[in-house]
Amino acid sequence: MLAGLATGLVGIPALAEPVVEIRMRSVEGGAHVGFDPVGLLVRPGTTVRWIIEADVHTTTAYHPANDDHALRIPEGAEPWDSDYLVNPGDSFELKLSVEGVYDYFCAPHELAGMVGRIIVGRPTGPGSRPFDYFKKDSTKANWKSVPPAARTAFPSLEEIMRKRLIPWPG
Ligand SMILES: [Cu+2]
Repeated sequence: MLAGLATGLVGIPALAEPVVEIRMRSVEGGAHVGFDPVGLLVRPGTTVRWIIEADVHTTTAYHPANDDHALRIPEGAEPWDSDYLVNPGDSFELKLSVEGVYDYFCAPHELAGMVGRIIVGRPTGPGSRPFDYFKKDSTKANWKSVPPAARTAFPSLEEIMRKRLIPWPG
């Protein structure tokens, strides 16, 4: 109770499953693509498994190591990039240990707004900052902005803390 109040966001306990699955979806012949659920709250140490349902997708961290994308995962966390997953049922797993917000995207569909957000424990770190937080830092001039369709596709931190799991709206 007190810990929840201290963060300013009073959430209900994070999902306790050791492995949580996120489906990579495509409906209406690829007209709509997304990660389902699009928002998740998990405990530190949870393994996340992304699974292809249809189409070709990646799960790729917002991190400068990934084609100069802006840093939107915790400072101490390792960036990831699944590369292309092409066959239904193909999957990519990652254990998330460092607390904070993890924003990620699908490389071929980022411009279409295929992004996801995972909060591990608490809603802190670079992923909790405004999308343009780095703009005044000249050492980060090469970082790419999060495209408009992606910005509007992220569930808010408050909604994820409140609901724990946000289904993809489709
Ligand atoms: Cu995709």
